[in-house]
Parts: sequence; structure tokens; C-alpha cells
Amino acid sequence: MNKLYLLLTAFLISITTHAQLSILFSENFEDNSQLDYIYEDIPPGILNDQYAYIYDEDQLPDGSPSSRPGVWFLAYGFADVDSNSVVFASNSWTNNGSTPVKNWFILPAIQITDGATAVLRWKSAPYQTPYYLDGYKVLISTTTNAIDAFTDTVFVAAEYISGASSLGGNYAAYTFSPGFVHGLDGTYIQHNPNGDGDISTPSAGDTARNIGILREFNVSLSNYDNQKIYIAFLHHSIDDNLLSIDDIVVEEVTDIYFSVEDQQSGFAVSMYPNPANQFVNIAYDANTISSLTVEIMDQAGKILLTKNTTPFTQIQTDGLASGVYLVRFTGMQGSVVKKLIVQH
Ligand SMILES: [Ca+2]
Ligand SMILES: [Ca+2]
Repeated sequence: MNKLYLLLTAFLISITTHAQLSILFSENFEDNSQLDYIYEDIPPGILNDQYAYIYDEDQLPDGSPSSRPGVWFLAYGFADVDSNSVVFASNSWTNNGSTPVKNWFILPAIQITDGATAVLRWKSAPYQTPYYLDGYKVLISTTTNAIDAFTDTVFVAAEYISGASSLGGNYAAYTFSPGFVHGLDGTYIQHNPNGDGDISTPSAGDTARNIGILREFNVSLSNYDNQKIYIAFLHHSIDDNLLSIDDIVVEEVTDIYFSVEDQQSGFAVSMYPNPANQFVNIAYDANTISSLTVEIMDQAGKILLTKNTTPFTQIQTDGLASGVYLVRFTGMQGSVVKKLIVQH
């Protein structure tokens, strides 16, 4: 009896894995000797798919006092908590108030095989915000890695347009281009303790120059099922300062498993990622569940969103505020409630 119990325990543990991730691309910039695949200043579209490219389309000279390169370069993360991480940085300080820099970082070709679950994740941080906040775009091409082939825009970070530094950290008083404004929600910024006026160590009161902390973003690649894609980070900003990106990952889920508890309850349902950012995937075992309705509720039980699912369904969560939600799954068997965390 003892032996049977032990075997059963081992069996339970072995099948409680939820999902198997395939990493299709990953770069954290930590190992300098591993970055030879990144080519510099050869116009993209000429060499083959295995290479990444950094390309200085604007050719504007540096206007900063620091002799910064015209293309992406290796640096340490700007904020104290990021300062041990090597990041990819790009300069927009040109003293040219009308022409944007266009610094491209184009990843090697990536073959998406399970678009329903494929995700691009990365982190970024501006050197300062809101004053002279740097903006950028994430673009996708499904044809070649030439710069005019990047016709799909999947993410836009806003840049500073106008507003004096005397406005401090009052983001509402500044104007920005369309897109995500880093620091607007008061998170992922560092106020600085040293009062020497240097932007690298600005004063505690200089909230116009909060230093950006690396913040993770993700976008679904569900539009690119079974396609070969190229992903580009285009630093596109007019005379601001510096931008960094880090921890770029493209991944997809190849196998989905369901927990024993879920299977025993008759609800072999998997919900991921959790915490969710822009979307959550709902997957269920079509062998045991014929149909399933999903309701996302606030903690008081008010239904915010209802969806009839297929065995694999993606639900956008970018319209939900950060917080804890209840998700009710209802099928022929009855219903079950799980917790979903949304984190922006
Ligand atoms: Ca440039
Ligand atoms: Ca890094």
C-alpha cells in the first residue's frame, strides 16, 4: 500500500506541468563574445536571415557631450537597479530639432510555428522622463529585413514633444507623441538622491528628469502563425537623450498540460500568462470539455467581459486596469472560478 501511494504521488507531480515553452530567440546582451551575429552599418536586406543588424538610417552626428555612437551600442542599465545589466542603448541627442534619429536594430529571421501562443517580450527604459523622454517603435516584416519592409507596427513608445523642465514630474503638463508614456503611471522610474544637477545623478527635486527603470512589455504574435518574420526595434525620436532595451525573447507554447486538480474537477483549463499584461490565453482539453464560457469579473463579482471559447482562445486584457480579477469558466459540468492577475 505504501509503495502504491508513492508511485501515485510521483505520477501526480509528473503531469502537473502547465505548459512547455519554446524559445525562438533570446538576447540579454550580457555576453560580448556572443554578439558577433549583429552586423553594423551594412544596409539590412543585403546579407542573409541569420544575422541581426544595427543600422544608422539618419546619419545625424551626435550632439551630446559624450561622443555617443550613431547606432545602438552596449551600455550599462541607467537606473541603480539596472546598473549591473548590459543593455542595448541608442542616442537621440543631436541638437537637430526637426529630424528624428532612425536607429534600427533588426533581429534575425524567426519562424513562428504556433502563432496562437507566440509572444515577443522585451524590456525598455528611457534615460529620462518626462522631460526629453525617448520614444521608439517595434515593427514586424513578413517579407525581408530591408527597412522599407517593416510595415506592421506592434508597439509604440511615446517621446517628449514639449513642456519646460520647470513643470517637474507633472506629466499632464507635457505633450508627448502617441504611444506608451514611460513613467506616466508613476512606476518604473527612479528619483535621484544627489543634488549635483548632472542628469546621471539628478537632484531629488528634479522630477522632470526621472531615470527610467527597465520595464517589461509583451505583444502577441498571433497574426504571424506559420510565417517567417523579422522584428525591428526602431529608435525614432527627435533630439531627446538615450534609450535602452534588454531581455528580448520570442517564445511560443508547444504543449499544454493540465493539472490533476483541474482534470479531476472536470475542468482541464489552463490560463496563462498569469499575471497577464496585454492578453491572457485560455486553453482547454477538447476531449473532456465540449464548450466553455469564460467570464472575467472584478473582485465584487461584476462581470466585465464574457467570451465563448474555442479550445484555444486569446482574450485581450489591455483594457483592464492592473489588479486581481476572478475568471469563471462555465461548461456542461458546471462552473469553476480562478484568479487572474493583470499587471501593466
Ligand atoms: Ca543615428
Ligand atoms: Ca542585460
